[in-house]
Amino acid sequence: MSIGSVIVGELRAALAPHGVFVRGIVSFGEGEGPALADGTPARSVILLGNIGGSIWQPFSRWRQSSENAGRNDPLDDWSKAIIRPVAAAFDATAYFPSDPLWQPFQRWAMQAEGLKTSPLGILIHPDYGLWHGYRGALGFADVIEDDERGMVVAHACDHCAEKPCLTACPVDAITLTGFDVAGCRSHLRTDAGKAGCMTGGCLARNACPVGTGYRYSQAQLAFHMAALRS
Ligand code: B12
Repeated sequence: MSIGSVIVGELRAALAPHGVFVRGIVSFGEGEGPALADGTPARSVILLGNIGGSIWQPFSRWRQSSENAGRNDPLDDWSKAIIRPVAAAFDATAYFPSDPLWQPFQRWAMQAEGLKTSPLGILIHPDYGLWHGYRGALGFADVIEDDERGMVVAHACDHCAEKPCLTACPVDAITLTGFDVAGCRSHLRTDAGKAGCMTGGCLARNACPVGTGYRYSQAQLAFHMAALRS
């Protein structure tokens, strides 16, 4: 068994109670990886994330405690609270998707898993569809071998003739040329937006026929929409 398999196995065990999965490993050439805490470039990054609603119960329990109620960015804070100790235990550097400077999580996921972008800008997975995300990543000074590397080859959107994601948005904020963030946010403040997308989730994301079994719960969808609108 390689050192990489051992690290991945231990990481899986440490993060499983939180609903966080090892999503893939990216290896970099000399000097090409993101900076580690000591300033030297990483040779490998292990991506950590949710699959479907896997994090929702652990996160919700954490959020219910009085010391965590009322936080401005509770999901980011929770991600840091669970991933930082793991990073320290593995002598790794933790990166988080919302921290400036934004690390290229989607580019890493494309390299690690072979995922491609959907018309929404979110990477689509053949099983999980649009219902997955990244909660953090761990940078290592050494190359970590990925013995179980499972690269996605097919791109689900190539086989989707109707592309309902491109017609479901009530204000046409989703087009092949980009995401009209201002148009989306304006709609989310209207009565129709409050009753529709804000309650049941982005209609374009919901319209995707791939991975519907992994769709987030209504509570999680509403949480993410509130974050998108603010
Ligand atoms: C800025 C940002 C946004 C901005 C986008 C502004 C814009 N018009 O580009 C806003 C706030 C609007 C946004 C919205 C959402 N986002 Co966002 N966002 C990011 C963030 C922090 C940085 C993206 C970036 O620019 N990176 C910089 C470059 C250097 O990284 P890169 O990987 O090389 O570049 C890729 C992206 O720029 C991507 N891209 C290009 N255009 C767009 C447009 C959108 C809307 C998105 C999401 C991506 C995207 O393509 C590039 C090549 O791969 C990332 C986290 C991260 N650090 O990557 C999350 C991230 C991309 N977002 C994510 C998600 C899930 C969303 C939302 C669904 C969240 C929500 N609350 O509903 C919505 C999507 C809305 C929709 N269309 O359905 C996920 C995507 C996961 C996945 N499966 O791919 C990420 C990775 C965060 C995470 N924790 O997992 N987002």
